[in-house]
Amino acid sequence: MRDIFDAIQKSAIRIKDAIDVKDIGYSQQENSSGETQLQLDIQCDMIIEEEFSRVASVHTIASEEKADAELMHEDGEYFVAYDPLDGSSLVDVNLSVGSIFGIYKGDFGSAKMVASCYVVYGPRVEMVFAENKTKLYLLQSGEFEFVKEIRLNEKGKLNAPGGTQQNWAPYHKELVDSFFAEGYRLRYSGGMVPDLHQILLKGGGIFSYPGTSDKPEGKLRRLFEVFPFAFIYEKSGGGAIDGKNNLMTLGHAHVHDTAICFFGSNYEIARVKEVYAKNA
Ligand code: P6P
Repeated sequence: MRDIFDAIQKSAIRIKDAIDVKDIGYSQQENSSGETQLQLDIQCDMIIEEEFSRVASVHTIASEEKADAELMHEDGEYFVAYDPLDGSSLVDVNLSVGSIFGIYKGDFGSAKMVASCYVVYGPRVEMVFAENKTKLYLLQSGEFEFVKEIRLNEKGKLNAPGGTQQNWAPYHKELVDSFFAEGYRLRYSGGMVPDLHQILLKGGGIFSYPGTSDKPEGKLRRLFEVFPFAFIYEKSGGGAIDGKNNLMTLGHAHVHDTAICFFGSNYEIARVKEVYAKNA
């Protein structure tokens, strides 16, 4: 695992440089989710693939920017799914973006996840890595320095409601509005990594990306977005559900499968369960 952690650190430093200098024009290509790829998306995907190609313990990789999983080393034991630059379109308005990594042992799948990691490229570059505990690191002078362990409060103050509101189910809108009626503050940038990082570091709250009329199965991808953050939120003392079930009990049929997802402190997750049990 140390060699994977080191490869992620090397990737993060190279990606930060690419963000600072790389032309962020659009390519002529689309990814498997039908999203037009930025040159930067492709560049960051290549950086991570190159770093993992040097790690013998990595058997297979899967990426948001690749149609299918790719074999790295026959004798490797880890399967790594990653989103190389989540929210990349936010770079051209100078908002924070991130890389997300799900580390699985023996095969991909929620039951096989052994560690999870994300990197936030913002005013500072920070990394969160979870195995048994959730640990925060800060990039300083070319090294990621350990800062602290992260724990969520039982109840928070932040509400990050994703998805197009006109396409929400009425009961989902009532749920979101009920948190605001309790005084929760809106914190949503459209970047999954900074939005979930903020809730983690500011003590808690709720992030939601529901099923909508245009995306009934949600938008966020199970292997390299949903499971990694579900793992981290659970290891931080919070919860992660699809409205009814723990996200870490869900299977997947394809590398790019999505899921309806809620990540948050225990009080907020319980409220989601209550509403979805009655309506969904
Ligand atoms: P919406 C970015 O495109 C992304 O994949 C996540 O980073 C983010 O949480 C979500 O989509 C935002 O989607 O539909 O709310 O704009």
